[in-house]
Amino acid sequence: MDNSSLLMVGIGSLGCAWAKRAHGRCERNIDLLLVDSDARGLESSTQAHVLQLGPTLEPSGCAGLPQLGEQRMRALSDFTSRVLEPVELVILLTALGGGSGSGAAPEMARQAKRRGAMVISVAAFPFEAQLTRRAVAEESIAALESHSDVCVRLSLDRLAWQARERGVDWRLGAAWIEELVEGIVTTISRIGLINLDLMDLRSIVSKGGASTLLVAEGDPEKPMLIFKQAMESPLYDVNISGARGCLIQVEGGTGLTIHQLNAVTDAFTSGVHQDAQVILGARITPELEGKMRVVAIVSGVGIY
Ligand SMILES: Nc1nc2c(ncn2[C@@H]2O[C@H](COP(=O)(O)OP(=O)(O)OP(=O)(O)O)[C@@H](O)[C@H]2O)c(=O)[nH]1
Ligand SMILES: [Mg+2]
Repeated sequence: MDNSSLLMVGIGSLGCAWAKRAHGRCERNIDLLLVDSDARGLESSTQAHVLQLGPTLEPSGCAGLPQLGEQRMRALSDFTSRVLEPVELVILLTALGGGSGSGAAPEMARQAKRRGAMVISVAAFPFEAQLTRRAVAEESIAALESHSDVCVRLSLDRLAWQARERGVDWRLGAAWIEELVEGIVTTISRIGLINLDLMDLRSIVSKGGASTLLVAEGDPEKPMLIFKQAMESPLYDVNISGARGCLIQVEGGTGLTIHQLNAVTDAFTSGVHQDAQVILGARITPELEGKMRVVAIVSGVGIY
């Protein structure tokens, strides 16, 4: 698959920070676009398209005003049209509650969909204590979801908790966001033992209802533990028992066996509806010796 047909977009201060880190893990497979109204968001050590939201760059960004972010994004549609020209899939990263991400992300997703791209959004919700920001986020997520094929909701509280466990900075995504994105990008951009491509992804996400991503890595001999870890990620609480579609990509070292593959896919599919359509892919990655990584896209989930 051509590099330029996949585009990762970071929007707003945290969204840009996460996109830059995630891009560092898979830059050969995906292009990067940074969108922000603050100079720090747009500085990048790797090659990136950059898009300045608004006439000047200010540390205060869009000052917590989503209407401003949206309006500024709308005004840039000529530029985004050019960048989006070859793009088939957009992976959009943002944290909601401020002005840039909450305003510009739904508008960016809308523009991408209008140009025929698929959109996977990963959007973080403000901390539970940030009530005003959460109200802004609620409004934004509804718009973002309506313009996304898959919209993964993250919880900043859970992300921060995971970051503490790992001794890393939550502002940089707790190392978890880059794993999530690397998983989905490698899943989509490389051909595995069983061929998976965008058409499979489309058939899964077109099943309707909310969709989400599950990602986990672990010991191939402990498939239930891998599943449990996937369900305990910094995602919002999701209920997959009614899910009608599930695309599972398993990666393992050269010792990966059919038995291990079956065991881990059984663990994941036992959680979804019995009539769900399941598409399975598997790939050998020498760096994963003794480990197994699972990325699942599940459609028709309940969010509570
Ligand atoms: N507690 C805390 N939360 C933060 C901090 N930075 C970001 N957040 C959270 O992350 C969300 C998004 O923040 P940003 O990415 O900085 O927002 P933005 O999209 O750049 O928006 P503007 O800067 O207003 O244009 C906020 O709503 C907060 O919930 C921080 O330093 N402390
Ligand atoms: Mg900002």
